Amino acid sequence: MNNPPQHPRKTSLDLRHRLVDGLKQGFVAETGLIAHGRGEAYDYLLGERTCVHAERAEKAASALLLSSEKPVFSVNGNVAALCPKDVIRLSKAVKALLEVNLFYRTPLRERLIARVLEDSGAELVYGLRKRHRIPGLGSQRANVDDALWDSDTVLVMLEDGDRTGALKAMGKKVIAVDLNPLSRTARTADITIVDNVVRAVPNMIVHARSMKDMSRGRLASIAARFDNRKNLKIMEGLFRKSL
Ligand code: PTJ
Repeated sequence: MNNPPQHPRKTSLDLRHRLVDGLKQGFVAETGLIAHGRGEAYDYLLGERTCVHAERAEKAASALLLSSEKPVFSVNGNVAALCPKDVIRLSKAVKALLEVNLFYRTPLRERLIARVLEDSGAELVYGLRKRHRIPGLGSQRANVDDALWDSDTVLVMLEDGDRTGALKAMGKKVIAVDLNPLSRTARTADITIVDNVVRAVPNMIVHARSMKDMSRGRLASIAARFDNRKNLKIMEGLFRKSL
């Protein structure tokens, strides 16, 4: 669906329609639209812009991904609808693997999302064979393929609930993209990017490209200097101020 170019909320409307198209094609979960609405409300309060604190988290996250041995991106229906090409570009910039991992898991949705990623330039997509189970996690998200299982750092975008804690209990580093600074995911991750995924991922590509020649040690120290708790407090303050 084409929204009029002069409409003041065109970008926002276009994003909604990407999700509706994904729903019609069968790969976005129905509740994915509700999750997006919640994200929109937070984004509105942020002025639909990347603030300097989110930018700082994006830089630290890119440094962590570049310094990791086996980074992986966990991709769900909303992310596949919103920014598949940028996700692939970022995965190439930081040499990360891609795995489809769904809360509302069906084999058909998994295949459709893998196809969206392949059509967007992915060479290899994991997640169609679930060979392992994350301990201590009840949801379908516990079933994972080799990429997530073997990874040392996981990028989760628009995640629900408690998987971040379970991944950390396995010794992995977790980077979250979540517009809600109060969510369990945001509070448990090592680095939380409170920004819309459609801006966060392109920003991370720019950071990753600019840091690609740095040593692993330097990248690791940029990531380690990032204080997630402090950053989340600041983000929370921004929301309060905006209200
Ligand atoms: O595709 P599936 O089956 O894995 O299902 C995906 C959804 C998103 C439905 C599932 O993970 C879910 O229910 O998520 P939640 O619990 O609603 O959490 C989504 C979080 O992402 C919320 O905190 C939202 O504020 C946030 N969010 C929504 N849209 C965006 C966002 N964060 C960043 N960018 C967005 N565009």
